[in-house]
Amino acid sequence: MSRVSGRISRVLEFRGGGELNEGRALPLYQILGENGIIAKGVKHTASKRDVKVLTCMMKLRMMDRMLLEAQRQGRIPFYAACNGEEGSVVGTAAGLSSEDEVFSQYREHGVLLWRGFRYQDFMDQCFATKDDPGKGRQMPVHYTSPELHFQTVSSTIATQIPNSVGAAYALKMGKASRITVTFFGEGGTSEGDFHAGLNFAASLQCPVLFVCRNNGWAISTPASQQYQGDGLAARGVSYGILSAAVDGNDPLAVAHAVSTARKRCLETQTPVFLELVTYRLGPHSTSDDSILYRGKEEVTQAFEKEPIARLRKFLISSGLWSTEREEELATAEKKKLLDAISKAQRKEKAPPADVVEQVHNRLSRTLERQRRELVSRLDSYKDKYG
Ligand SMILES: Cc1ncc(C[n+]2csc(CCOP(=O)(O)OP(=O)(O)O)c2C)c(N)n1
Repeated sequence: MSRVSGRISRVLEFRGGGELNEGRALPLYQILGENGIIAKGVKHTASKRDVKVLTCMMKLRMMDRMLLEAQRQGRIPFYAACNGEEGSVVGTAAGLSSEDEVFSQYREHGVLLWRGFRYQDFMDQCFATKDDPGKGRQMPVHYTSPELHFQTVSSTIATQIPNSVGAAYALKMGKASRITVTFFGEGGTSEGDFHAGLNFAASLQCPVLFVCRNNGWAISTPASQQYQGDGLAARGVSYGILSAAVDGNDPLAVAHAVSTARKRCLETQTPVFLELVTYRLGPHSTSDDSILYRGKEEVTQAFEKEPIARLRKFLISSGLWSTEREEELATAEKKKLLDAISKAQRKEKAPPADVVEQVHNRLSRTLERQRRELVSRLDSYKDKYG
């Protein structure tokens, strides 16, 4: 398996892929080039699944745009979009089994969309309605879906990493034929939880797939100030974990790398680490203005590599996609999205009395008293709180 000389031999290789070196220690695996043309020496025939990946990415971008607008109009308090990273997120979803347990950071709602979360489910969470399974207690984009094997999002960076390793160990003990998958940004790799998680996974041999979305920025901190060395995939190698770097703007390469990595995780009951090299085209969230900390030129250059245009071009040239189909999709999805938003806006909000519901097995007397106080205060100031 070794491509790197000396003692480093934990580089995961993929069959039939193009490789970009770009001065990296670990080459970047690619199937679809930036120009929408299959890389030299690679065989790939366009399929229905590729069309599903494209349409899912398009829907995700439409939904993100609408929810960003909803935030700007003051209808929801916060939003974080996946803009530019759709290839990494939807590509990963396409390479997994739908029962693999996902521990996400907060920018991976494309996995939910791929697995069948409805627009209404997204809106109920973002608008904190009575139908939000999280009971309206978290900021928008902090989704949860036990049915779709998507663990509750926590804003605290990297805490999902050790959790996913523990869950993978439990799956191994239970001889389950599924893995856990944990997403994080390159910023998350500076947290202690990242190192603890990788070390536990390697030494306890846990079937967990680490997916690092290296999108170049952790809010206003560029990747160049986040780490030095041979890239993040090399960190997986240094922990004794089979690792690879993948062009995260190439959804076909991501899907293939993920399904290969998943197979390895399951067959060998060991972890695998994938670094997906991509770019965050928009701001970190609605709480920052990225124009203030990075140049326009950098964003314009990154836009040339973005995943949707790339796959779209390939599928049009393969005869599996057309501008007519695209217009139909845009019209139909826009209508569904607007319906879901307007329904969510009309729905009752999640009841404040549920603030500590299902958090503890049994409520302490103090919490019970505080809950009563909250309800009575809201009642006394109905005119203010509605
Ligand atoms: C433990 C912790 N520290 C800091 C923050 C504030 N914070 C929120 S997002 C973020 C940047 C994370 O960047 P990255 O992991 O690269 O993911 P990205 O947002 O780029 O997808 C920071 C520092 C936090 N939520 N949790």
